[in-house]
Amino acid sequence: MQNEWTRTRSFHEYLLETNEAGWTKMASHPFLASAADGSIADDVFKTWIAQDYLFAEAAMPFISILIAKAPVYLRSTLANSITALVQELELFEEQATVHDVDLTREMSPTCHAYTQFLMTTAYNRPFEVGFTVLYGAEKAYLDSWNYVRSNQRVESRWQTFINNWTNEAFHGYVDWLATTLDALAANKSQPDRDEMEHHFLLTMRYEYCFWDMATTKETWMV
Ligand code: MP5
Repeated sequence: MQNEWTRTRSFHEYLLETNEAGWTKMASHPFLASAADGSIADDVFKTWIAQDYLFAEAAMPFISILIAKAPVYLRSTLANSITALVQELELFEEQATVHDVDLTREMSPTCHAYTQFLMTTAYNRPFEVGFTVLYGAEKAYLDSWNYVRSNQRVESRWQTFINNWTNEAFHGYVDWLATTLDALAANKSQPDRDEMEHHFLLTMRYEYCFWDMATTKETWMV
């Protein structure tokens, strides 16, 4: 890697600054811009709901594998994120009923690839690398939905989702992930940090693809 993290700034700041252009593009994707100004098509938003429901379901085994590899002092907070996911799935189910969304769809190619990436990283790579992916995915949702919230002028019909990732508790969780990531990275070798950095980049790219997948209503072609 050309850029190396130095102890003058925290590791999570280094990741965000190194990838600033891509990160801004991801967290202001046209999906988000149109969700903010209210012009987003219903079927586009509903595609996202159905696919993100499947993503959230897959996040449970991902975090469970992380817990199995985690140092003891991180287990309880990670276990709480499983409880949060159970509540989030209920929120999706309620909203699907309100907005008449079919949640029985198959994973899109992007959702499938992204969740496979979560699983293979958690199973096959060191804990810190999987944790970097978790931080990247949660930070992506915090920044993306905050972008929507700060640009919306009127209440959205999708407000429940906007509020879900912009509330104080979620901010606090992502702050905890960032601080924990910094502490983990500080104890690793440079090659290990390079792997963490590469997985952060991949996570950012998948997050961009996820917004794009909903916007284009991506399907399997055969
Ligand atoms: C999250 C999500 C945030 N729901 N979907 C994608 C594609 N990326 C990140 O995770 P969580 O567990 O819903 O906060």
